[in-house]
Amino acid sequence: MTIQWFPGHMLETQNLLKKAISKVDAVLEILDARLPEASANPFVNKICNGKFRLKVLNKNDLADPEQTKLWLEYFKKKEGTSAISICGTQKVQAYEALNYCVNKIDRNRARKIKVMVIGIPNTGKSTILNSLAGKKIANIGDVPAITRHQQRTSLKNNIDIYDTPGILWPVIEPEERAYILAASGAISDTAIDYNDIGFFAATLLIKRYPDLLMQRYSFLKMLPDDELTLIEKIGSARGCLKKGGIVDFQKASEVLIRELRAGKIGRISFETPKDPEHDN
Ligand SMILES: Nc1nc2c(ncn2[C@@H]2O[C@H](COP(=O)(O)OP(=O)(O)OP(=O)(O)O)[C@@H](O)[C@H]2O)c(=O)[nH]1
Ligand SMILES: [Mg+2]
Repeated sequence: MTIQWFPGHMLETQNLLKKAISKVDAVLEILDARLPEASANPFVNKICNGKFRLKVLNKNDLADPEQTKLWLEYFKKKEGTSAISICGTQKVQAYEALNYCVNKIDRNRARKIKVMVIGIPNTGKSTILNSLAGKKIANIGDVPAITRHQQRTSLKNNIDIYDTPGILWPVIEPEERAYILAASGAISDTAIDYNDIGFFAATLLIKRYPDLLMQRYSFLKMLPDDELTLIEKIGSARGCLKKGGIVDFQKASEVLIRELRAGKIGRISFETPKDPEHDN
């Protein structure tokens, strides 16, 4: 299944970023710590050429800490790449990311420093802005595409920060990347089929996080052999039933995805770094 979700405001934002990027001193690229590669928009690579950019693996409180550690090591080995992991709801951690960036800029104190926050939808860009400002400046929400326009905010220390709308790209390929993005909550519900995403997530959980799965769904007497059985058991236990008592797989998948996104199953990462030796 090809997932396509590229509403008009994303194209507008893409065009705006192309022009605005030359006027900023540095970029905070907000990634999702659970999917640091899938959540990196290739367009950001194109426009940030020569500009200092910090990869911020946000939502680290939801990600598998072992995997986050591996990702940070992975990025450290990549030339010209700086990365940090944070929980963006925490002011201190949001400032760690901003200060990292600011310290890399040749600073003339009389001039304002401009830092732009970029990323795909729902990675926590506006949350980080609010944490930095110490108050609610931008609307946030647990669905993608909350921010629709660029917003400039002046912080202390002569720093201006630009929050921008999350952007994806017209056709998301390969399929696995689209599924990872959808499972994380970066793609609108209107563009995905919960059955597909639920089955994808169930496969991943059985393979990589069997213990967390068994703890969360204590009605499972043993680890299900396959994703179909897992979804079916969740559906029966949670009352996701159609007429005649048949399990409603769509509803059961929604339950699984909702709980996965909210961190109720535990700290889960969707991606493991590849061996950089084999990277191209
Ligand atoms: N657990 C956790 N949740 C977070 C964190 N940062 C943001 N969130 C939540 O993630 C959701 C999305 O946050 P936003 O700040 O609206 O994300 P955004 O990147 O601005 O999204 P768009 O404007 O749609 O591009 C909200 O429900 C936030 O509360 C974090 O570090 N940890
Ligand atoms: Mg936002």
